[in-house]
Amino acid sequence: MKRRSFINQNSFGLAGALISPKIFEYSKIIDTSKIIQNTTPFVLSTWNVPESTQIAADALEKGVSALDAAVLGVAYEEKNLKNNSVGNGGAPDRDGNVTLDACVMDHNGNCGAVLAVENIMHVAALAQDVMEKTPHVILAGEGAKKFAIEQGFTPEDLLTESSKKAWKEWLKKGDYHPEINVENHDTIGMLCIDKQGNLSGACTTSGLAYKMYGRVGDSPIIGSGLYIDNNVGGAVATGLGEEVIKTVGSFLIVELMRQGRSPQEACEEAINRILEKHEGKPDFQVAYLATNKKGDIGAYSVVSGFSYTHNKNKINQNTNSNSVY
Ligand code: SD4
Repeated sequence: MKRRSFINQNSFGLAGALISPKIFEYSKIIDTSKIIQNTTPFVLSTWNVPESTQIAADALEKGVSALDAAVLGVAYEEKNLKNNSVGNGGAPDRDGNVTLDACVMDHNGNCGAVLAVENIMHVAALAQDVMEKTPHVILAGEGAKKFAIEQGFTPEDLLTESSKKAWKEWLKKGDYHPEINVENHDTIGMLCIDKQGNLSGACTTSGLAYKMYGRVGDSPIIGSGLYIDNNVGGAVATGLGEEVIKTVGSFLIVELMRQGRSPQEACEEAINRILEKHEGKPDFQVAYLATNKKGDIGAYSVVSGFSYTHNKNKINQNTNSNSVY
């Protein structure tokens, strides 16, 4: 079946109505005759994002690859104006620019990332393009935007009236403190296992609200915001990126799982690595979410408030993570 006719026939219901047709261009289907192992698809995402996980799960059910499903799933939140930490409607930096970061990683260890991109909503799809269509892993800023436009992404203003209003309010205080708490972060890190049993992931964010212009966090950094090893498992991060980068959190979790730790033990150890450097209760949030290839889940955060959504066997479930404080 030709890709276009597959897309038309299946049209992914809700997703079709809400995200740019460009995304569909990237959704290749698996030749089902080649599926040797028919694993039950599995979707795991940071935060309470039932629509995103359902879109990814529906795509996986139809035979879409784990990578394409993750990019498609996170695209819903990139378009969702209610999510002020991702894509369109994301909080701007302190100068009023919305700058987005994203990365993807597949089951073969291929990865792509875009950093500090302006005016392009679907940055996870763009990161996938960097991975698949360039000889590079990372494109940043103007170069990433230029590449996006060459690939047919439409540049648009991503600063919504409500984000602008909140930013203007923040300006009145004028004291810059990179605060990250339950209310102001919703970075979407999604891990998917497809019918072939392959694990891939995507991570997308507008980063820290009111950051300095040009600041990049952990989310697009392979090993920090996301890491996948198809033999072991995968991990994603949300929260104060500076702390995640300093401990290369997602890579650390996958390596701990390789050494025999459960996803839960690995997430707890990664949070402890951060806390070892701080006296008492820190004034920031970091949360990790991980799975191994069996589909065991681990989640842990510095302070309470982090939750994750899991979709398996057509059931979406949102669960609160345990935390240190
Ligand atoms: C960052 N980790 O840029 C991101 C922020 C985040 O929801 O998770 N926001 O540091």
